[in-house]
Amino acid sequence: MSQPTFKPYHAPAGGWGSAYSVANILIREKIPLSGASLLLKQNKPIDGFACVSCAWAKPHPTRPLSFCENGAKATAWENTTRRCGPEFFAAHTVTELLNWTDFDLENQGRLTHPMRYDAASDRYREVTWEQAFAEIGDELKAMSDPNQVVFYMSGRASLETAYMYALLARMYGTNNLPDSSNMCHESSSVALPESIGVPVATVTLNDMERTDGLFFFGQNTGTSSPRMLHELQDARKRGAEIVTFNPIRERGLERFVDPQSPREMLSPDSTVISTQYHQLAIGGDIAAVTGICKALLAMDDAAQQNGQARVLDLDFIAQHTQGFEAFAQWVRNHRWPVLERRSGLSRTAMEAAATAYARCQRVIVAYGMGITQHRHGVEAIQMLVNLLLLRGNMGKEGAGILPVRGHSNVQGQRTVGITEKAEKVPADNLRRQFGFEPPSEDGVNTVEACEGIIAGRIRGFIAMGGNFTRAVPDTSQIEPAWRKLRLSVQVSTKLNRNHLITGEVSYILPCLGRTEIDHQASGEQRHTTEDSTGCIRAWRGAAEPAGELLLSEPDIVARLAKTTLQPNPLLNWDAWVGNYDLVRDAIAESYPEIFHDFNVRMMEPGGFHRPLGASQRKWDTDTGKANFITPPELAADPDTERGGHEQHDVLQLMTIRSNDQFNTTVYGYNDRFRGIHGSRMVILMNRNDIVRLGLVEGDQIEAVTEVDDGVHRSVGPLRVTPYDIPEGCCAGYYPECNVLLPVWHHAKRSKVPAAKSIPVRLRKVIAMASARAAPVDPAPPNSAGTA
Ligand SMILES: Nc1nc2c(c(=O)[nH]1)N[C@H]1C(S)=C(S)[C@@H](COP(=O)(O)OP(=O)(O)OC[C@H]3O[C@@H](n4cnc5c(=O)[nH]c(N)nc54)[C@H](O)[C@@H]3O)O[C@H]1N2
Ligand SMILES: Nc1nc2c(c(=O)[nH]1)N[C@H]1C(S)=C(S)[C@@H](COP(=O)(O)OP(=O)(O)OC[C@H]3O[C@@H](n4cnc5c(=O)[nH]c(N)nc54)[C@H](O)[C@@H]3O)O[C@H]1N2
Ligand SMILES: [Mo]
Repeated sequence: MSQPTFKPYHAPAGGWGSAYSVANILIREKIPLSGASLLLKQNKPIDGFACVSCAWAKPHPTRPLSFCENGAKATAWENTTRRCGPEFFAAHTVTELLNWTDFDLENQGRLTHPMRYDAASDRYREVTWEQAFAEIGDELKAMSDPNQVVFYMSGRASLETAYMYALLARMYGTNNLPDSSNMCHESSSVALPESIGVPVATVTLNDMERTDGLFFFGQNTGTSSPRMLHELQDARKRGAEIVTFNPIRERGLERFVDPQSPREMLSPDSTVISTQYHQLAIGGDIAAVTGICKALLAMDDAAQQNGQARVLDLDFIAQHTQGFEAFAQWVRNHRWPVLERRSGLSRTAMEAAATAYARCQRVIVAYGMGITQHRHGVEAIQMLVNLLLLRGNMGKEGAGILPVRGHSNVQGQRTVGITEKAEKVPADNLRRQFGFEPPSEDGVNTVEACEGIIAGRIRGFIAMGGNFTRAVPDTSQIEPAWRKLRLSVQVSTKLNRNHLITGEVSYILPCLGRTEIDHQASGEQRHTTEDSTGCIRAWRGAAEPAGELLLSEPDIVARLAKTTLQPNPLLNWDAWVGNYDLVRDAIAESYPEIFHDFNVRMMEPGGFHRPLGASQRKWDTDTGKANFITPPELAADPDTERGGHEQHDVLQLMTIRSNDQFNTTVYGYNDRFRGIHGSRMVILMNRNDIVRLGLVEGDQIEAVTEVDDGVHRSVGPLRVTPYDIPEGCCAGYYPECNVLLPVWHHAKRSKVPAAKSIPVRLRKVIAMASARAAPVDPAPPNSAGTA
C-alpha cells in the first residue's frame, strides 16, 4: 500500500482521462475484444441492454456509442472473466473475509453457485437450488407474523422482477417492501405530489433540448449521470444558462470534452458547462432559493413601478397555483444578512442567479442527493418547485423539475409496486387478478427496517440485490443486530460485505445480470425499465451468462413463491418465468393507465412515456392547483445547525461518491476529478478550518459524530486533505463514513437518511510527520469504530 496523493485535476470531465479510464477497466477485467463490442449494444433498446449504472434517459435515435466512462465500467464489472465459486468459499472463512475491503470482495468476480453459510466451519458451502428454496420456504412459513420479514430491493432489477417480487411479498402477507429509493429520492416522492401532483420528473429529453436555463442543486453530473453531459454541452452551445449550487466545484459541471468526438478530443478547447457556480454551505439551499426568490420579487416590484414587462408569470400564478401570497410574504420577511449567513452565499451571488433565472424563458431545475439527503430534504425540494412556479416553468416545453434518479430502474420499481405504503397498491386490481386480499397495513421503509432489525422485531430479510448493511446508517449497530436475524437471503451478482454479516440461516443466491442473455422456455426474454424521465423501454441481454447455474431474477422470485405460498389457480408462476410477456400482461392489468398494451408499446423505438399530469398543467393535488409550499424555516438541517459557520469545532460532513465507485461497489481508489489518488480514507476540509483546528495537511484524524444520544460513532484514520469547500463544511466517502450516520438522523418527512449533513468533531490520531512514514490502507473494512 502506498501513500495516497492529492493533486488538483486540471483536465475537463470526459476527454482523454475518460477514454483511458474505460480502456483500463476493460484490460483489468480481462474483457476480450469481442466482449468490448458488448459496449456497442449498451443503451440500444429492444435488442441491446440498458446500462446497469445510472438512470439517465437514453436518447432516441441512439448515438453510435451510447455509453459513458462509468457505464462502461459498470458493464465491464458485470462481465468480468473472474469467478467467485465454491472453491473460493472453501478457501476462506467468513471471519477472514470480513477483513477484506469492499473492493477486494467484489473483485473476486461473479458469483456462480447458490451458497449456504455453515457456522461450524465458518464458511459458505455449495447447495442445490432445490435445497436452497426448500429451506428458505420452510423458514418463511415458520415465521409467526409475515411482518417479521423484509423484502428489500435495490434499484437495478427489471419491471418484471419488481412486479413479481412485490406480489410475492403481498401474497405472503406484508407490505415490508423498502428499497434503495428510501435512501435516495423518497424525499421527491413525498415532496412532488404535494406540490405538483406527480412523484417524478416532469422533464423529458425533448425538454432538455429546448431549455434555455438549467439550475443544478446538489447533483454531480460528471460522476453520477455522465451521459447527461452531452445534453448540457448541447445546451451550452445553444447559449443556455447553467447555474450550479454545490459546496464543492464538481468537474463535470465546470468543463467537458466529449470523449466520443474525435474533433473535440484533438482540440485543446473544452465546453465550459456552468455559467455561474455558487459554492453554498452544506444545507444552505432553502436559504439560497429564498434569496433568489426575494431578488425576483424585488425585480418584479421594480418592473411594475417602471411599467416594464413583469418578471413573475402572473397569469400562470393566477390560473394554476395556490399559496402565492403567503409564500411571497414569507420570502419578503427574510432579511439579506440572515439569508447570507444561512446559505453561505453573498447577496450579490443570489441576485446574480435571480437575474440569470429571469433572463431564461424555459428553466429546468435538476437536483440530486445534495438536496434529498437532509433533515428538511422534502421542504428543500418544494422550495425548488416554488422557484419554478414563479415564472410558470412547469408544464411547458423546455421547463420543469428534474430529480435525477440513481439506480437504473429505481423509478420503475416504484411504479410497479415496490413500496411500503398500502395506499399506493392497486388493491382492487390485485384482488380481481389473483383472488387474494393485499395487506392493508403500511410496511417498513429502509430506516424503519433498520430500527426493526436493531430492536429484534425483524427476523427475516430477503434482498433482491444491493448491499444493505453497507448502504444504511449506523453500520456499527446494524451489523451486530443483523447477526441475530433468523434468515438472511441475498440475491446477488457479486460478493459484498452484507454476505459476510450472516444470520442464523444465510444464503447467497447468484443471479443473471442485466447484460446477460436470459433464456427461458419460450426463448430469449426481454425485460423493461423506466428511466429518470419516465420513459419505459424494452431491452435484452447480449452476453453469455457468467455461469451455467445462474437463474434469472424472475425465476428466483417464482421459485421462492412456489415453496413459500399456497398454490394459486389464478397465478401460474412457471408460465410467467417461461414467458415474460405474461408478466407484462399482468402489469398492464394492474396499472392500465400507464402500462396498457405494454407488450406492443415497449417495442416502439423510443419506448413510451408514463402520463404525467403536471407536464400538461393538470394538477393532481389536494387543491387541484400547483401549490406554493412555504418551508417551516430556512435551515435544511435545523437540529444540527450551529447558527452559521462561525468558529466552532463541529463541522458538517457530507458523504459523497467518488468517480471510481457505484454506490457500495468500489472500482478503484482514485477520484480523478477531485484529484484524490490511492485512498478513500480522506477528509476534505477548508484550509482555514485545518489551521483553526490545529491540524496540518496529511495529519490522520478520527471523526466522531457530535450528537447526544449516548452512542459513540467514529471513523478513522482519515487523512486531512485541504480542499475548496466552504468553511465549517467537510466531505468524506460513502460507505466508509456511514458508521457516523445515526439511523434517526433522516429527512423528517421522507425518512431518507440525512447523509449530507452529519455533525462531526475531529480528533488527531497521527500527526503528519509520523503519518508519512506509515503506509495507509486505501479503505480498511473495519474502520468503523464502535463502543
Ligand atoms: N459513478 C456513479 N454513478 C452513480 C452512482 C455512483 O455511486 N457512482 N450512484 C447512483 C445513485 S443510486 C444515485 S442516487 C445517484 C447519486 O448522484 P448524486 O445525486 O450526484 O449524489 P452524490 O454523488 O451523493 O452527491 C451529490 C452532490 O451533492 C453535493 N452536495 C452535498 N451537500 C449539498 C448541499 O447541502 N447542497 C447542495 N446544493 N449540494 C450538496 C455534493 O458535493 C455532490 O456533488 O448517482 C447514481 N449514479
Ligand atoms: N452515507 C451515505 N449512504 C448512502 C448514500 C449516500 O449518499 N451517503 N446513498 C444512498 C443511495 S442514493 C442508495 S441508492 C443506496 C444504495 O444501496 P444498495 O442499492 O443497497 O447498494 P449497491 O451498492 O447499489 O448494491 C451493490 C450490490 O448489488 C448487487 N448487484 C449488482 N447488480 C445486480 C443485479 O443485477 N441483480 C442483483 N440481484 N444484484 C445485483 C451486487 O452483489 C453488489 O454487491 O445507498 C444509500 N446510502
Ligand atoms: Mo440512489
